[in-house]
This record gives sequence, structure tokens and C-alpha cells, in this order.
Amino acid sequence: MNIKEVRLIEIDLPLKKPFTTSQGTLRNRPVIIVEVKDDCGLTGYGEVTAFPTPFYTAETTQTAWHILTDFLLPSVKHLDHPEQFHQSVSTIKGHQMAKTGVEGALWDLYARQQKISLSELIGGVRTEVKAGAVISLGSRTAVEIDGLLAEGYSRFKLKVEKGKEREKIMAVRKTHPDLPLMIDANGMYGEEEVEHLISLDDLGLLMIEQPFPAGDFYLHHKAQKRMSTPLCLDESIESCADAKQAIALESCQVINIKISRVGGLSEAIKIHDLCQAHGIPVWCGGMVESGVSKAHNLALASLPNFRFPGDLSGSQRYFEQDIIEPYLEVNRGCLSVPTEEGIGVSVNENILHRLETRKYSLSF
Ligand code: OSB
Ligand code: MG
Repeated sequence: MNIKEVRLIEIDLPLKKPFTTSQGTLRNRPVIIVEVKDDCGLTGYGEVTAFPTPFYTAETTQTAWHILTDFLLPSVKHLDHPEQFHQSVSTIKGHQMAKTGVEGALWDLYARQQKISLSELIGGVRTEVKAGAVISLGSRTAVEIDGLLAEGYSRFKLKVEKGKEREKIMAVRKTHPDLPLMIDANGMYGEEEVEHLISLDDLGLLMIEQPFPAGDFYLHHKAQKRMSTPLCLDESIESCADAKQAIALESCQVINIKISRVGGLSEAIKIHDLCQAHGIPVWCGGMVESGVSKAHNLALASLPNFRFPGDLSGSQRYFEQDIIEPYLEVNRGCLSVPTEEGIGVSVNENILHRLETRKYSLSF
């Protein structure tokens, strides 16, 4: 790929309002943008979406910076294809989000070198994908849903608190009885709450995301066996091997694929293919991320087994200002899959530098 330089730019994106789950609150959104440059002057962009605190997975912005600068960046020098990266860093355990930022930049660069879009490169079959929204704890749920419906969003995911799920869902159902609605528990239930979770089976939810902690395939299996509402795994799936176990143990009926949680696009595609072969639908998760990740997500979500609207929203859902051009926007409930080369959007370097909190570069 003739890579001459790799750069990290950490930025701090101001959020329109805090984003809260049962596990923690995000008040602003630091991310690390990865740039890889080749000998012809082309640049590929990736994003590290680790959070400032380890409330979602074990990584943080700070652990990612350490792993990137001390271990990952030198590995990009001799690659011929982005798919080689994951294997080339296999002795560095975990740190999926740090790896994803680098692999994402490599995929974008590679597609630009081939002069095709990332979606085309990976065999995408859709020109647009349906938008879905996440409603954070602490939001005015009804008001927010009305606004999102007016924009055409077609799937609604509520963050919920233990014991208050029914009340919250019923309040929405009162005004919108047929709304495609789901909840995301972010692993907040324990073994002692299996019966409580099963009691939510009559609420007609599209699915329930990650009721039990990551790693507990057994509890998910135990509950799924007794529920008709599909369980969807998020935090539990950090690799294709995890997806294999979840499917074999019948721990879920749906999987949320986040590129950043599984260590990159190559692994995400493997999970997509595995799920497709087993009749398990997938959808694309979100990380309250910048347009760089959103553009990568749209390429992924153009694959055939993405069969539910994902956590795919427009540039201005969480931020006043995005770092990409043009902004990704929801039109009549859909986001277009970019058709320009690579991820199909460019990064506004002026905005990037204005938001920059630290940087690093390595030349070859
Ligand atoms: O569990 O999917 C999650 C955001 C932060 C941490 C965890 C999760 C989320 C989301 C995605 O729900 C929000 C989005 O990007 O739209
Ligand atoms: Mg989730």
C-alpha cells in the first residue's frame, strides 16, 4: 500500500447534550482520528471510538493512545491489503477500538487507491440504509420520538433503568402503539433478574439488546429459551469466535455489529457472513461517533444481511458540527451509502485542528 506516514489527531467534539446509559454518561466526545498517507499523496481516515471512561468496554481514549503509539502504528508499514492488518497485530491482545481506527484508515486508503467506494470494495448491495435512533436516559422521550418520526427514523431504541422499563415503554405505546421499539440494557441485569427480564416478553418489543453482562452466553441462552422477544447481543460480541459461540449456544436471535467493538471491518464482515449463513439477522451499532465512523458504518450496513435499521443517524444528531464534508444526513428516513472513492466523504482539516487536543505522527 506504500504507506509513508501515519498520524493520530485526538479531538474533543462538543455534544449537544449528555448521552446516558445505565452504565455511564458521556458529556463530551473525545475520539482519535487516524490518517494514513501513501506515496501518491492519498489519505485514508479511520476513527478510534473508545470512550473517556471504561463504562462500555474495557478500553478508554487513554489506553487506545498508549496501544496505538507504543504497539500498533509501526505495523502498517509493509501491508499490501487492509485485511492483513488484524493478523499482523494478533500478538497484541484485545484493544479492538485502537485496532479499528488503524484498520479503518487502511480500508479507506485502499479503496481510494483502487478508485472505488468502500461499499463497492466489500461487496455492498444497498444504495441507502434506514436510519434508527437511540434515546438516551434523561431525554424527554415523547418529544424526541415525535421529532425523529418527522425526520423519518424507523426504529427507536430506548435506554432504560432497571424496574422502570414497563412504565417507560407503556408511556410510548400510549401515543405510538405500533412504533418499532426496542430497549438496550447495556448488561445491567444479573442472574437474579432473569425472571424480571422474561416478564418483559409481553411488551411487543422488536428486540432486547444486551440484557446480561458481556461474556455471559449462558444467562442469555437461559432467558432466550423462555422468551419470544429476540435477544440481541452487543457487548458480548468482540470477535467472530464470540459470534460462533452465541449462535451455537442459542444465546440470541440478532447481533448488533459495531466495527469498533470487534476490532475492525475485516472481523465485522466475517461476523456478517457467519450470521448470514446461520439465518441470524444483524444491524449496525453506533458509538456516538464522528462522520468518519458513520461513513465506515454506512459501507458496512450496505451488506445484504443488515436487515434492521441500525443506530445510524445523521451528522447533527449528537453534534452541532461534524468533521466531515458533506454531512451525512437522513432524508425521508434513509441515509445514502456514499458512492465516492473510499469512505466517500472528506475530512475538514481546519475543523480537525480547531478541535485538536493532541497529535502524534510516524513516518516511514
Ligand atoms: O450500547 O449501543 C450501545 C452509545 C454509547 C455506548 C453504548 C451504546 C451506545 C449506543 C449508540 O446506543 C448510540 C449511537 O451512536 O447512536
Ligand atoms: Mg448496546
